[in-house]
Amino acid sequence: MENRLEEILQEMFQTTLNAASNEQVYYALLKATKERIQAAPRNEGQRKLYYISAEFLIGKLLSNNLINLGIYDETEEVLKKYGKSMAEIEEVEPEPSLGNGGLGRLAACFLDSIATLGLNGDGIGLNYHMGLFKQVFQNHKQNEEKNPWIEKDSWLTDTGISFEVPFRDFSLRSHLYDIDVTGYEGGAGKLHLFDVETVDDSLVREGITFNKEDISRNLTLFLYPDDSDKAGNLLRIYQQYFMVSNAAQFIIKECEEKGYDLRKLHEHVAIQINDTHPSMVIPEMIRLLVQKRIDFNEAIEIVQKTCAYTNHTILAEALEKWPITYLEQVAPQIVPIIRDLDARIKGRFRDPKVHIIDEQNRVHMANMDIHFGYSVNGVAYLHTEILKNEELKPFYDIYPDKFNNKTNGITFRRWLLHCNHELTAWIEGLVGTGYRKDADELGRLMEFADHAEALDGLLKVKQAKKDELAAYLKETQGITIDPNSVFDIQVKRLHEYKRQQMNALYVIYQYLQIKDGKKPRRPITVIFGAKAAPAYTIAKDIIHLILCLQELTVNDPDVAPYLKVVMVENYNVTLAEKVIPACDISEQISLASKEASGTGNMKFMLNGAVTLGTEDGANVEIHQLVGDENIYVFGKSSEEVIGYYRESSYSAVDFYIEDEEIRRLVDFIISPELLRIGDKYLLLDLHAELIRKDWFMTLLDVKEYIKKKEEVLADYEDRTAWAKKMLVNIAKAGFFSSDRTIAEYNRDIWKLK
Ligand code: 26V
Repeated sequence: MENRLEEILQEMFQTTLNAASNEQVYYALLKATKERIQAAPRNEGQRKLYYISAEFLIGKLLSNNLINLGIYDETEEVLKKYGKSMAEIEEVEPEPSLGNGGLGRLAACFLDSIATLGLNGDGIGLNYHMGLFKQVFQNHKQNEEKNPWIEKDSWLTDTGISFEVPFRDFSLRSHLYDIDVTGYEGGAGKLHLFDVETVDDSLVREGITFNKEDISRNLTLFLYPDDSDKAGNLLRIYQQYFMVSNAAQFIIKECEEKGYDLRKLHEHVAIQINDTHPSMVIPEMIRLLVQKRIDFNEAIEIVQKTCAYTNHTILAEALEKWPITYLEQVAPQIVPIIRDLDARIKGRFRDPKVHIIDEQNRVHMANMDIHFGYSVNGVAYLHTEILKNEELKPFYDIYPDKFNNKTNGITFRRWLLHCNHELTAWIEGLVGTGYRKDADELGRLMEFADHAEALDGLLKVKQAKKDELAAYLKETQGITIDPNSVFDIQVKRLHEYKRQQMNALYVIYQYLQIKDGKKPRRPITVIFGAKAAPAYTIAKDIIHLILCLQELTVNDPDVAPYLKVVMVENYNVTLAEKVIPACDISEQISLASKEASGTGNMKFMLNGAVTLGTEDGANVEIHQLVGDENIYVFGKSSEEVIGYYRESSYSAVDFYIEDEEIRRLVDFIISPELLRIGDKYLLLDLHAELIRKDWFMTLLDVKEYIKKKEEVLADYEDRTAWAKKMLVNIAKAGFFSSDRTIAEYNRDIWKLK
């Protein structure tokens, strides 16, 4: 590595390792690493997976690639020799924000595991120039700014591959960029990101606003452009069709180059449809096969045997339904195909719930996937059960064999080896490195569950990561936190069902306790991190409340020494890598039945945090694995919650009126203390929402939540007992390796060769 770096630095900047700046070293490392990846072995088997996804939240790539290539330590040594720090060089790399949350990060973890297992599979998506958005706080509110990340030298490689994508009124020529994906001591794969040359970054004006109608100049500017109006909806459809038409053309091109018979596409190709954003690949692939002179009926059969669908949410409002008139405006060529597919279904089934086009002429994308794909999977045990027995029951009744569960996982390379070197060393000191390839070997840590020295070492690791986070937040966001306090952390997308507002009510509770003279045993730091969708008003109101609480507590001398509230700005993968290792209490408090899986819960567990959560998503499986002693569970069960919805029997206002304690907490949102700091209308809005609607039943669980959190904080004081809980969580985390998840996808769905 050393020699190659010197050579590149000479070529690029006429400098040496000794004299180079961090920036120059970064670009030299980027080039050297890309060269190494080119040399990694690739699986060129007879059957290939194409994982199509609107999001790939890949995070920074340098350190991860070095780890996967097995040259991290060597590189770090070289840098050290020349007085350079890896941490500082990592800071130079921009983080691509090609994702929104769990679905996008899952796709990135999957690419790592596919390459690690040496499977023949690539990702396909779009090359958004500005990503999602950059979150900035101003006047205790979220503002959105563009987040450009593409530089002259980056992980993107121009492939020269290009396709024509036809829309109704014009066509656009695509341009394909690839990012190489490395697997741990294994193979390599690719992430294919399609773009259009005509996209114009200067179209973005104030914040993230731009002309939504100028498709050739805006198509790949942003992920999830605001869809609160018709132009925004059409733009999303343009993006989706552009993504899948390119994907389908690319897949056909690869098959033709290998000399495969397109009539046997399903023998050579598996397409995984990640949520419904890529669903139009079904009619598009049928269209292209027909163009290749394959009979229409046969094309449908081929595509049906090629496509598999993953559902990532049961929230009805997140299941896409596009008006057929919109599809006609964007890509009329696929509309007759969708109508034909719908007619076939209507001919077979009378239940309107399983029809593709509904009475209002909207196309239910998931319904098309289920009928015209060969597999449907949920992402955690409970989620799949709810799909089968509730949300998608009419489909399960028709196709019981299509349904299967694939509990999510995370890559341990990023979420342990890369982000927590101290914990990695502690684990390897006890059980060696075998777990890197076989995560279940973490289970051997159980032998040390009562080993005083090991437990003491674990507490020291946690303390070191808390110190590190405190220093990082001070330096990057000017926030001071006390590393000796308990770190109670909730980081995830902002959504009412995830119930950040319930955690905020806990903060209010604790604030009032302290004001009453009841101080906690140890100071508490409640950390939040979350972006709200720009048009999601209540989510933004919740951020506003949290930021107001942050200010209230920091300025109150009675409270500040005991309670600190911190909302980190622009929570992203890079911040997650710092925040998660430092966590004591992992908040996973969604309303039972609503969180499909969660993957943050797994990252926290792996890093020795203890979960405070509801029986929801993969929390259920975490609970089963660690046992009652090592997790704190509260709240109504998913059956009870589903019952409330079915009977429309939940009434927030009753809780508010009948329970004085609840009323005190909720009313504090519009107290003089908070109104002095915040925006009256936003706070009033949130207050009214909680009392009048509270669709995600915060008030139903809040009291039990507060009680449970008090129990957690009391238990935290027995440091040895707590360290044992941490150890058990780490030991049982092996199941949540994405290597296991991907092995299951391959065994049951893809069957790659
Ligand atoms: C939601 C939104 C809301 C903001 C605007 C744009 C937008 C686009 C798509 C969606 C659907 C989100 C689906 C999703 O991210 N599901 C998450 O998937 C994770 C991986 O399976 C899972 O762990 C989470 O529980 C689930 O919420």
